[in-house]
Amino acid sequence: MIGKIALEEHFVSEDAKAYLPALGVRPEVQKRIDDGLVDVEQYRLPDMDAHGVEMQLVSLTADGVQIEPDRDKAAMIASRANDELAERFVARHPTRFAGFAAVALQDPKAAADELERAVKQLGFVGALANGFSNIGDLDTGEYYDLRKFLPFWERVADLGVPFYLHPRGPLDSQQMIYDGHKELLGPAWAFGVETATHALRLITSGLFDRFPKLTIVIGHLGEGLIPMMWRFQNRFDYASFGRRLQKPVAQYLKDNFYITTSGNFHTPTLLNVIAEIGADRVMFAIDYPYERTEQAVEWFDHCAISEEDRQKIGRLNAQRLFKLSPA
Ligand code: GRE
Ligand code: ZN
Repeated sequence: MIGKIALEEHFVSEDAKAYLPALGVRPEVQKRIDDGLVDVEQYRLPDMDAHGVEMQLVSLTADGVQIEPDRDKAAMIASRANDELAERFVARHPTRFAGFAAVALQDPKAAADELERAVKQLGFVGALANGFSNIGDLDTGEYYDLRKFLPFWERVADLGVPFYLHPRGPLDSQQMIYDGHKELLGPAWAFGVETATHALRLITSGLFDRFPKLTIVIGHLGEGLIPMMWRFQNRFDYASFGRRLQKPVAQYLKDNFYITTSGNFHTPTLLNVIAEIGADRVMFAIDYPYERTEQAVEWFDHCAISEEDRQKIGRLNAQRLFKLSPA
């Protein structure tokens, strides 16, 4: 289909090159990723043109500002990354790119202020964080269900913009389950475990009872959450611990979450996600440059869903959610 809008597409700012995780991929793949993260006009736009991608919603790649333990440095790198994204992508090609703000949640109030600046002054359409933020040192992190983050969430809700919860890997000191199995770290597996659990922490903290209009976006066809929802609810109902929520857990996924196809181009999983949360809450994403646009598009353009759902997932849902004007 033409006119696709892709939701989880990355760049790296000058400062954030220091925060790229080692991927252990083949050299030719690493080169494609390194070039793709920096470039706009040479590879990215022609690649979009060749595959019917009208717009990318662009974000600072992992680990980004999240891994910087110094809160003031993290805040500075976030605002510089946002300025760079605004200048190099959005200002030069306003019909092709929109920005997600990098937010240094090491300081929730400063992150809220930066998000507001990015939305109101730079025209950005939401926030994206690469998982938990380090606090103070490389061995300490905080997830965003903690009470100290409520002022940030309040601002997100007031601004009415979505928050993309993107993966990162676990702290070096908390990887026992991966000992001797580097192949399970990173995007292959550990990213999804981190992100799915983080999303559940947000739900069971009662965040969405407090802010019912808050919208979270997660990628990779739901990070493995969707097939486990029935079991989670069943055992959650038996448990003597945990806060009582106003709704079943899966209902928050339907009311407060959108799920994208980034890096998970598999039709049975897509059909499962559509069956559980509905085609109105699924959106197309590639995960450029980590994934190949060609592969994502060959799959998406021909996968066995209705043409109506393809239009919704490929374009219309994103257009509505992010208030993108039709080109
Ligand atoms: C991704 O978004 O898929 C990704 C990163 C960082 C490293 C590897 C990776 O953001 O796949
Ligand atoms: Zn990604």
